[in-house]
Amino acid sequence: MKQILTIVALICASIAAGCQSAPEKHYPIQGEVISMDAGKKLITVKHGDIPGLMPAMTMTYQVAEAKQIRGLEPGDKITADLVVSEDKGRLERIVLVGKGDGKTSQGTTQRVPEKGDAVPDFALVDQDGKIIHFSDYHGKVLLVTFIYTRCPLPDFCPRMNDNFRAVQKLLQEVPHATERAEFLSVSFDPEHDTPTVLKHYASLYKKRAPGEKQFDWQFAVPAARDLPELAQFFGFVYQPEQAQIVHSLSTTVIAPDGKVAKWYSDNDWTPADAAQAIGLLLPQS
Ligand SMILES: [Cu+2]
Repeated sequence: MKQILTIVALICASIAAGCQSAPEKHYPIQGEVISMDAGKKLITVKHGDIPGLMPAMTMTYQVAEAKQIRGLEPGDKITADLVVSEDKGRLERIVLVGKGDGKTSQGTTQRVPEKGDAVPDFALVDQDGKIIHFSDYHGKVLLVTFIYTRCPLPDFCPRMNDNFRAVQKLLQEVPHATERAEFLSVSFDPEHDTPTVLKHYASLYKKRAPGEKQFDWQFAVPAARDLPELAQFFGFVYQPEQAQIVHSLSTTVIAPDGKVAKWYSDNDWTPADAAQAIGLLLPQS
């Protein structure tokens, strides 16, 4: 009986969610294939501005079926529909419009942060226009992720911000968390994300429920010239020809000694994972 009730509750919840969700929006894009991963049903595309949605960007998109990207090669020119729903972005109707020469800028080789790597002392400017350094966080546990405020894809940057909020909620009652755990969201769009822009953006995500404890959560941006080195340390692919980084996701737990404790490459880490990793690095008494 309990099981039936649960199933009914789930169906009701999904119907309700269906009714409330905003309709999907379709945006035509033109771009160049950078790489594909048929197994994971992913394609990385360098595309131009998408009016009304996002600036020129190189990023990895999900497709519904591997056959949509079969036969494509790096360098191929394509058109496609970027479909943005309430919680996801994906590519549909991918059409090959020009065969490439098989060569394309793959960017510099990706390194990924490994446990124990010392984080270089990169400088950033925070939402108040103040210069901060990674070394300022020594002695604290730092959760750092990368975002850009113009990101319109709900399962990318907005999800990272929502996850940060959720981690903070999970750490509310953990001893020493509020004074020893800090949060940092770094923009990789120095051209657009000035301190003023970051301050407004931060205010959207930092709203607290009454009685909720406050965590130190900075939004900051590196100087454009420092972005390639910073981004590559944290596992992003940088394309020097376009002076662009490939928009992937990178979230790192940095221990009080300034070394990488845990790295999450994607958007499928849960707030519970990160809260647990942070908790292990906090003083135990
Ligand atoms: Cu994003």
